[in-house]
Amino acid sequence: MLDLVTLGEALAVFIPEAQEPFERARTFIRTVGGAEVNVAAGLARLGFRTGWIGRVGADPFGRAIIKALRAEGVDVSQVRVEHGAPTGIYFRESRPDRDPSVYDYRRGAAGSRIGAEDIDPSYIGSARLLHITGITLALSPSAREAVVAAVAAARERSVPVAMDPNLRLKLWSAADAAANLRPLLAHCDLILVGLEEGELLCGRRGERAVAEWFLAAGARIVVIKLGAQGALATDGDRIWQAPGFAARVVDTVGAGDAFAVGFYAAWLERRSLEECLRWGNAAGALAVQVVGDLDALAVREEIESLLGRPPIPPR
Ligand code: KDG
Repeated sequence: MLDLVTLGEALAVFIPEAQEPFERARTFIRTVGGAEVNVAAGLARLGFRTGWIGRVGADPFGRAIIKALRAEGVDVSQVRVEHGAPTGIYFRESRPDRDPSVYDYRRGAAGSRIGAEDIDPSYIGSARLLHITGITLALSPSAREAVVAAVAAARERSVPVAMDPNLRLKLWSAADAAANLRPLLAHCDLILVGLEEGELLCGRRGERAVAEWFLAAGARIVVIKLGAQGALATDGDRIWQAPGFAARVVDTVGAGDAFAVGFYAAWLERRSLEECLRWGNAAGALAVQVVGDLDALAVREEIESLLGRPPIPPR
């Protein structure tokens, strides 16, 4: 029995050690990233049983990813080693003030070769929650089929589905993303979307318009992440809100995944939606204070201690 299962691409990540521009950087921190594995590892760190479905190359980076996930306690029994395609890699800056420059080398990589044949419906059925992201949909036609197969398996077995659109404009346009996400929304119990990406996806401005777009397409609960301002959730009738926590930001990458970790942790513990938002906000605030993707995810004691402190008063 798993608490959460997810699928997607894991990447080897390289970050300039001295937080300097790529042209000058000579030494890099090598770590592991990928939105879906970040969530699986983050929840495992909090004591939940998680599993990741994906493919890595038959190379040192693929081995390092499997080793790192295993060390975090993520079940990797459904991971395939792909001969003939490398593990994807990406280089990124670490920026406190804005989204960092990213150079990825992932097109055609092993992760994008995942397909419907990688999805064992009984494995999906053994979980309490399926987490999917728009990144996997953008990787390749076969990756899209894998997501569709996973969602179908979840629906057949009454496993709730949660989606983070995770719009990546390096992979596709907002219009393509919206067109591909939309048919899946009717199967989603939870959507976790950043306000800015939500506005790009639906072509409208403001929390209300973004929520309405997702709800009209059939999503049951829409959670909108407002960065330092916290987050809100709505089912179309009610609205739940929670303010954010003060944070000394050093690296914004992975904040959304951390929010998902905190939110899901509380949700799996059957806490109220307001508590889920608070847990998401706390985990997000902790992640931006540490450099790294997967490495930046907090442990339970840190989250609980931040939850005991007052949030930022609403503006
Ligand atoms: O959410 C963090 C991810 O963006 C990062 O780990 C890499 O999956 C990744 C992506 O495609 O950007």
